[in-house]
Amino acid sequence: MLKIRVWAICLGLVLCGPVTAVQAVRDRLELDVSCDGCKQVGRKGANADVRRIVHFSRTALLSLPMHTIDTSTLWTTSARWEGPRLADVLARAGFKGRTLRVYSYDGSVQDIPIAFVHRYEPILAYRENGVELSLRNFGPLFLIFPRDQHPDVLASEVGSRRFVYQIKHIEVR
Ligand SMILES: Nc1nc2c(c(=O)[nH]1)N[C@H]1C(S)=C(S)[C@@H](COP(=O)(O)O)O[C@H]1N2
Ligand SMILES: [Mo]
Repeated sequence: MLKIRVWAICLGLVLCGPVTAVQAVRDRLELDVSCDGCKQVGRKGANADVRRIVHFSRTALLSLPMHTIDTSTLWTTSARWEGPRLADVLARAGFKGRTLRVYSYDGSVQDIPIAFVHRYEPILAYRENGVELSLRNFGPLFLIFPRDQHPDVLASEVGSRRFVYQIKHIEVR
């Protein structure tokens, strides 16, 4: 009887474990973009509907134009990364500022000048070689720059710092 129960539990883990894990990661493909003391473009005036946080759902992220960057990173050999341009996400949020403060699920906080984003056009990658990024594999969003195309800047210490992974929230300042 005990044996049967143990087998039933094992079977349950095999059948349900991966599904639950995949579901948890799917539910995390989302992003908050907020604004700290910055201006929201095109929303001036007394009746301006100033939103301080814009939430991007999974559907919203997947419906932005998808871009591809083929590059290695500090952690991986050459791969194809796919996702929306960070600049497009910022434009959609409508916040204007000078610096981004990027918060990750691992508690890391990195500041990136917006001029750097416009210069190197990174994407918020949600896929590597066609596979959606899991939290374990740098997901749900990994800021990818064209490192192989500009190794002088992007493979340096300062550049490497800006490859922020496990992103959950971006604050415009
Ligand atoms: N989410 C997250 N992204 C991150 C970091 C981090 O700690 N957490 N470290 C940054 C820094 S400082 C560098 S140099 C590179 C490599 O960091 P790591 O290998 O120590 O994580 O990733 C960058 N991206
Ligand atoms: Mo670093």
